[in-house]
Amino acid sequence: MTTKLFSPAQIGEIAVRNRVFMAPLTRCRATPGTLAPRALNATYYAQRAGAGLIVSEATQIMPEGLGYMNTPGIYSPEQEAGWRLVTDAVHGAGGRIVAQLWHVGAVSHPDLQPGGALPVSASAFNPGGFVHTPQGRKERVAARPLTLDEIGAVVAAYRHAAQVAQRAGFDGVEIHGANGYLLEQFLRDSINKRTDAYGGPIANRMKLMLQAVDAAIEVFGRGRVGIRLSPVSGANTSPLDSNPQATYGAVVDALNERRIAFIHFIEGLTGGERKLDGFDFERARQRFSGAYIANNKYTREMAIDGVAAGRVDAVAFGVPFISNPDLPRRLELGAPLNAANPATFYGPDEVGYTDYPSLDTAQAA
Ligand code: 8OZ
Repeated sequence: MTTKLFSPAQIGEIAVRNRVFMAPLTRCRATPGTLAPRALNATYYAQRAGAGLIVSEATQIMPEGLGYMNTPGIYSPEQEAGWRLVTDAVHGAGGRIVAQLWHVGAVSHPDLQPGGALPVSASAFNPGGFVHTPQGRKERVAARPLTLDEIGAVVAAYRHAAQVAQRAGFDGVEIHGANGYLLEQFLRDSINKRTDAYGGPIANRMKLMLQAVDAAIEVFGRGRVGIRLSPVSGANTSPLDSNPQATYGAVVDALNERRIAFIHFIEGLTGGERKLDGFDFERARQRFSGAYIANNKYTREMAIDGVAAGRVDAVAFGVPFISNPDLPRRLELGAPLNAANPATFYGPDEVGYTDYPSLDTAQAA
């Protein structure tokens, strides 16, 4: 009997070879200055092409979307050429890859912004905490609310980024709607205090997120567009919505109407506890007709059982994919996993990036 986790699936229009997916992982190793992916990044992704689907690390749609040093962009010709190295390498190894489109909003700092300007958000929100900038470790500041014209420019930037992703050879895009970044800063009533068409009722607060999705659909078609959501995660010190069930439930219904390919749910706290209170993930699975990709602290057994029982269509693994380039094969064989070294998660070079052994290289060594 074949285990369903390791069997092919159709995610919208994307045919994948198994249901062990690679979660988006920020690694801060783009080319300094141009923020273009390079040969090193292509090697890293190609090593992991055994995933059914790779979701790229978050990649900013415009310069204002940057919140961390040396994360890649997806708006310039150099970045497009760099991503082409990545998609060719992944496709050459038989894999599939979508680009995760990102705007950090307030989770930034003037030192990382064009002209040293304030970061932007739905409202004058300060996420707090510290950020590493070229000028050292700095305290975050309050963001500036986007004007209506600027919101239009952000939507245009999502559309443009999707076009760049398509020209660069991606199989589709995942809109980053999670972890307290711009789209969630608009969605959550704890952050969005606007009184215009983008604030107040849920329909207004989810408008920017849906416009980003619609822009991606215009470029790729609904069958190649997905979104990542984190209904109950306080990542990036984002205060939770006062009613995640109502707010994210409305988002799921709106996404279902659009017939997009997948929703990628962070079940519980990002990279932390699977504390699911506040949002009914099983109900979301039932209300959404596209693929349900689950993420967060899944073990091999949980993934096998979840897919076999039909609770989820695929499971995305994050940290285990950092240290195990051949994770799907290891899971299928029940082989031991390499431990990951958090000291090298965020750069700067090949150490802790492309030097984790696969089973073959470990045996050859
Ligand atoms: C870790 C470090 C920096 C960014 C996210 C894109 O949380 C991120 C991220 C994660 O979604």
